[in-house]
Amino acid sequence: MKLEGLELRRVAMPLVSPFRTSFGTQTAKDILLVKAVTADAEGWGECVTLPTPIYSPEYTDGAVDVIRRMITPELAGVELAGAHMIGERLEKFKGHRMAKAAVEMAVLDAELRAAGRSFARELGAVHERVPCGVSVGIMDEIPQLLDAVDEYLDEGYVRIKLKIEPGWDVDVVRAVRERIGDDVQLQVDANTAYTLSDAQHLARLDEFGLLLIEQPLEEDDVLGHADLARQLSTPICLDESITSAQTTAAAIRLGATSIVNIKPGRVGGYLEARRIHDVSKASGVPVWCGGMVESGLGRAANIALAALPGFTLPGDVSASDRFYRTDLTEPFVMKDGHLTVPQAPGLGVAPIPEILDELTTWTEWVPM
Ligand code: SMG
Ligand code: MG
Repeated sequence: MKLEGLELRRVAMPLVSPFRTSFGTQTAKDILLVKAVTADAEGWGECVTLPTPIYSPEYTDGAVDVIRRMITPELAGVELAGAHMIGERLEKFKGHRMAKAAVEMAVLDAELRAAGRSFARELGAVHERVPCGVSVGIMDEIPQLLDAVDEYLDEGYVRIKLKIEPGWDVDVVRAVRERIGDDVQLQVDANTAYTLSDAQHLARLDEFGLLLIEQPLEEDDVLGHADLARQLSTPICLDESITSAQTTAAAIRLGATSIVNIKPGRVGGYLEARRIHDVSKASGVPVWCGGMVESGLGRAANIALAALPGFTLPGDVSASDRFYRTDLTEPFVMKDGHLTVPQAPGLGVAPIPEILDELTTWTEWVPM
């Protein structure tokens, strides 16, 4: 397989409602797409960077730069046996996992489309549908949040995740738990908003029967999470700290995480995501698929990944209309709280040309 070039493209997608986390509020998504062009097929990748480095050190202009000036030249003229060769080839460049992931995803999609094989088949999916969780942002008032949670449950979501931060935590979780009852799966995500000195405060969440608390402390503070884990009965689940199979193995061994959020972009791609699944599964650690407010392209691949056997908890895998009135692809529609795993070659979905054109704000062809 020989790449002819990569088409970079940015699309502007308005969100149906603002999405607020402890690090900021998003009202629209500026998504960087990568189209890999080979003689036999084209494939799509979605980069999960944000415009600024507030979730991770990467950001979208940086991803464009590293793809254009480092990644593309490194892959130019190379006879690739498949997308699985890309990770090693790009190892000399430190970090930039989201950028690398987008390129690998695009090439993998092209490869699989040409071979007539789906992401699900390639990654080792064992389920035909996956349960849907929903991530609910921070709001101004608790009643507004309760209405939103009610609506998501009415739609069929099987698990609720609440974004928390200091000042929006114990009372909020208590109110939601009272409203939804003990049987609905509930978890929280702090996006690094606390420090170890908040341990006693966070222990007040223990009485609400949460599935997990996601990334309470900063990204590098793996030991802090291990210390915190000894002070809470709520299981700790790392998100931002998990960057590779290696960091996953270390975090598990240290007792810093007893559940793992796998986000393919954050870890350098779907192939490393599968390795994290394998490492976790071998250690008896459940995993679930995180989300980065992807369009239908990233969503399709996430659904395939979430169908692997170790994904035993519902992910942030929601229907297209959770975030977008108009998706780039045929929308993913939830049925009985589940989404169907795409089985057609590659991602099994592609951008709808008219919608793609309408939402595109910029393109650049980067030849190999
Ligand atoms: O795609 O459903 C989704 C979003 C899930 O809450 C979500 N993601 O830290 O887990 C996380 C956040 C990061 C969102 S940044 C855009
Ligand atoms: Mg998170």
